[in-house]
Amino acid sequence: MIGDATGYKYDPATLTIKQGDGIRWTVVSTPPHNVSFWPDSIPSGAAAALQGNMSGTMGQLIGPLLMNAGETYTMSFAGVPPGTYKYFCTPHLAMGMKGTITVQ
Ligand SMILES: [Cu+2]
Repeated sequence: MIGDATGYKYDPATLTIKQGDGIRWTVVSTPPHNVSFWPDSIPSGAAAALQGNMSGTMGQLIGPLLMNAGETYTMSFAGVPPGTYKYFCTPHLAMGMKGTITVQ
């Protein structure tokens, strides 16, 4: 999770993982950042399991705001169907801070 002269982004923005893997995001610069999934951009039937794997949510599929550099957010992709999961940073969506996770 980066915000610098090149913009706001997840690096890498695209990840391919296996069902059951976990991902840990780390704030590098210019927080707050978070991880939020669009309910209509995840595989059908995935929402409940995905939500259950997210800690500290502020709402449906909306991860907590990470306020400090070095803070991390970890979530499991256990029990979610394979497919494409598009996500974004709530504070920086307008700046194009988006990512894609493919679960195999
Ligand atoms: Cu952000």
